[in-house]
Amino acid sequence: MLAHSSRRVAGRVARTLAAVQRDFKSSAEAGQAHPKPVPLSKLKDSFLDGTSSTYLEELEQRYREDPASVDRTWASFFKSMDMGVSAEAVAEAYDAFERGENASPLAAAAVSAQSIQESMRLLLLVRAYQVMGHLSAQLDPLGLDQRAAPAELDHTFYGFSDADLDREFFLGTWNMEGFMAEDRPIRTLREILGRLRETYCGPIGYEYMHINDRERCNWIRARIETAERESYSRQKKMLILDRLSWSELFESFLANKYTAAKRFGLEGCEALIPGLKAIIDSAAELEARSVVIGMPHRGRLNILANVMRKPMEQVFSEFAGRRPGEGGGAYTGSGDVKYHLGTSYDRPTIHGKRVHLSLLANPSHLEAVNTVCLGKVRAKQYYSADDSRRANLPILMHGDGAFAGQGIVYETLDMSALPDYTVGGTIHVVVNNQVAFTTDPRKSRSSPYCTDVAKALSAPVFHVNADDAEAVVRVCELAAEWRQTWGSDVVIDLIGYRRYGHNEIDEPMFTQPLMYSAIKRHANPQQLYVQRLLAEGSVSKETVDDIQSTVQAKLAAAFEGAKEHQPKLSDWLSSHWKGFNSPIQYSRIRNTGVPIDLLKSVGDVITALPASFKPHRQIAKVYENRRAMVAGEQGVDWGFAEALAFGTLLAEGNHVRLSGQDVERGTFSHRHAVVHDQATGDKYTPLAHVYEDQRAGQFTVSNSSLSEFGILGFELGYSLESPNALVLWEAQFGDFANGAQIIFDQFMSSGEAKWLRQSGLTVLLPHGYDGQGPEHSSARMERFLQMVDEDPYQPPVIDEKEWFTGGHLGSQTQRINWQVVNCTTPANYFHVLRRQIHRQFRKPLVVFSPKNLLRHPLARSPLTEFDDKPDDKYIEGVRFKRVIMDENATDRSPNPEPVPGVKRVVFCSGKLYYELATERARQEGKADEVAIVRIEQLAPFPFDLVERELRRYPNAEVLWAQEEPKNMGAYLHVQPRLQTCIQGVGGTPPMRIKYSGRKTMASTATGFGSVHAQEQAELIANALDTSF
Ligand SMILES: Cc1ncc(C[n+]2csc(CCOP(=O)(O)OP(=O)(O)O)c2C)c(N)n1
Ligand SMILES: [Mg+2]
Repeated sequence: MLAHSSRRVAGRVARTLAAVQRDFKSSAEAGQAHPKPVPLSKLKDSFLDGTSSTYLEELEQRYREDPASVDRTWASFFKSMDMGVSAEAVAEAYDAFERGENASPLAAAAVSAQSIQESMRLLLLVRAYQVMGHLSAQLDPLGLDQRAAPAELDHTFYGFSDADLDREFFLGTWNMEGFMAEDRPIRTLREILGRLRETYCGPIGYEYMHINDRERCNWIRARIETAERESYSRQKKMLILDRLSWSELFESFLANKYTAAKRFGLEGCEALIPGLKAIIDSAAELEARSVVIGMPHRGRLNILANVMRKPMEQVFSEFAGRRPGEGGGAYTGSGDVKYHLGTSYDRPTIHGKRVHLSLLANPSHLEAVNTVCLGKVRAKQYYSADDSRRANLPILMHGDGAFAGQGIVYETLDMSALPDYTVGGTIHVVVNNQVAFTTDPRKSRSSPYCTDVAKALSAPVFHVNADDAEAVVRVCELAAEWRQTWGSDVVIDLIGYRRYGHNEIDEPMFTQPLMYSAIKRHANPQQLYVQRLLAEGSVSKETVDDIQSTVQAKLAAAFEGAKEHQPKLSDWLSSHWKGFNSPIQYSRIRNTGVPIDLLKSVGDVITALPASFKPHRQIAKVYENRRAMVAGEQGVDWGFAEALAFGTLLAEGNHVRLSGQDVERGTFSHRHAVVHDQATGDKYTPLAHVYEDQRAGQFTVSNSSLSEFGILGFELGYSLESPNALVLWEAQFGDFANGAQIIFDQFMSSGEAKWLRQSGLTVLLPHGYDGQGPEHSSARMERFLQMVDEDPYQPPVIDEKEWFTGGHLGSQTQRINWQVVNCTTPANYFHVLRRQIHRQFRKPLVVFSPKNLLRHPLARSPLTEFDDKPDDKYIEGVRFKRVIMDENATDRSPNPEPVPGVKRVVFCSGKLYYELATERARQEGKADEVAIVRIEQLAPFPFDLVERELRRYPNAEVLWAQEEPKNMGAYLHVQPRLQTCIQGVGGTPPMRIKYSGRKTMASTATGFGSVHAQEQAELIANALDTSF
């Protein structure tokens, strides 16, 4: 080329380029803090300054030998000339650049043979593939999903004709990776289209152009828009084949052996198994040490056996319906169906790393396990000081119907980047069999893909044809690398089909005849992969047969082994839980009072604000009052009692985490756990500084997203990880807690019985009738009580011999499914929180928390009720009071001095007590005839203490007073228990316990303030009126 161009032109071009490249280089590298070393091929300035045409000739020679060996600008220069551009034209272009008429010499040289118009249209074409190539991708293994290819993907749309296919084009622009990177070789339109189609319209559909971050998009482009198609080694292909074979043969083995059993098989999406293993292997290479998996029914047994390595014997034995622990006298709970159970396993990876895998148990409720899984991962990150969040990662699996349909999916995604909830990214895998039970996608979502919700959160979505095992592995590896690099969510949409019905007993032809006719004709993914490998010549028929027979033999051996298999009681306490007791191992009751010195020193530090800090005037006052409480000058109020409970638990080395809507301040402005500097906006959290070097996050208080279901699930998951944490969730008003009903029903109240996992999760549900209408009065106490698994007619037996080792009423709490309290004093609230930690087992706690007691002058406790000095010989120490006696009673002995004059004993709970007591005080002599006893702990029911009170008032009738309607509140819970207690002290229980409260209602409360006031006055008057 240079042979027929003049040296003059070459010299000019060289000079021009030199100048340009200096400028270009400096602008490209501007802002880079650390200049990178420049490879030899890029060292050009010195020669260019020298205008050495000899050198230019040498350069050309080098280019001819290897185009990559010269700087890319030179490469395109030579290429331009090769394309028939005359040296003069190139020189002209550079002159124009020098005069400032062209934006770039590079572009000038490269595009001079094609119009700028063409170049721009070509860029649009590439962009179209990036944005919508997935619409033309081959994603449906059955080929039933016929989508019209968008016109934008056709070169003719941009004015190119087939005649242009073999013309060469230069594509390139700054700050781009992949096809549009400026150092890409010049290619023909045919080649460009070929790579675009291969990349974007093959078995993988990439959706990432919705991500508003150039770097992240470039990251993906750099990995998928490779100059040449990438391929796996033979060894890797064998690994994929082996894993796929296990997946396929496991299902067909079960199908043959247990023809009538439900297993929710994976057939049609078997590539999930090699895919999941690829995620785990790749993540382990990138620092992951623990993976927590949350998943639904589909393919669960396959994952348990092939990924979690649950012994196949055990899997088969569970199919035979055998119960673990039979005859062993151990706690077995209610158990659960086999496809809900969890497990964990330390898995060696193919690269020699070890990863701890946990699969969470879950209920049938689809997607409900999502945030539980994330909460557990977040807790693992806290306990293992995994600040980068790369060591612990969650994988959530979903069905196509559930992912699109269940709102919790959005709640989960919405939490993904919140500072106190992020887990550094979740890998989502949708096992998309294109049907949900009997419902077609057309009827189950309004969006083209079931994964579209994830695009709202800028997560990349990789759709992949489940028949192409290599493509599945490829996206799984990419997803793992994404998560470990960017710390954010990524979604894999594994598109397959479901070979059988929803479960194996269902007939799918009833509802999906065409789909199932196609499925019957369709080879399974393992057969397809074998065909492909054989055709490529990368595997021999013998090897394939070998793999098949080895797997078959192992499955058959396990099946035989299962007949002898003795199911063991699963190891129900995980690592952090050593030393904790099962519900049938007696535990001691411990005191929860705190030595006064510790109490005061904690009180001092948590009421101190930094000297320079400028809190709001009213907050300064709150803290001043708290200091007076520490000094004993004022009774401790609710908010400070809670702070003292948290502070003392922290001082003892526990972790405290409180989350919920607006909890930092507190919905009712009573907590002020985070104080805001009014001048700088800085925040200060006194409880984060209880002692020197307190670990960041040891006290976490965090306003949550506006979600109940998602956040409660998260905290539940968090509480499962370690017992040494008080984990609390507070509802804005208890009324809103039913948004999280699935977590209450399926996890919190029944999780221990089903899955043998304990949780000490504490929920605070503001409750109380103060005229705020039907949605701000009731936390629906009746529902929480109805789910208590205590027999109202069977009071626990006290084993006096075993008193000090737990043979007392403490074991009543161990055996119950959850505790329900409605405290009336700050001190009692303090003790019930501390009791959650100071015991040898964990039990969920539901606290009906007050609103107007937060500032009520009578709802104050002296500091002495918090310390560790018992004030009575009948108690071992200072503890939570399950019952609070009438204010005039002092005798705590089991058989107190009778008070014969009392004609009625009013049992009540919660803030109504203060209204009753105030009214009673107003009525002269009333206290002599009416006693008021508070039941602070509604479940487990304090049978023993209620009986004591009945013995104290031998001539009194029993009345239950509540402010809730009769069909709500605690009435129907306490009625049979009070009857049992009356019988227990030798009385004759009435048919109905007398009741003073609101009448039955559909709505929880009246919306009219005046009606509320009248109802309240009436129920108080009736409770105290012995003629009522
Ligand atoms: C919250 C909830 N609602 C309804 C059901 C009943 N149900 C069980 S499986 C299923 C269909 C699930 O479809 P998809 O998510 O596509 O999963 P697939 O079974 O196809 O793998 C339904 C509706 C459920 N388990 N959970
Ligand atoms: Mg489905």
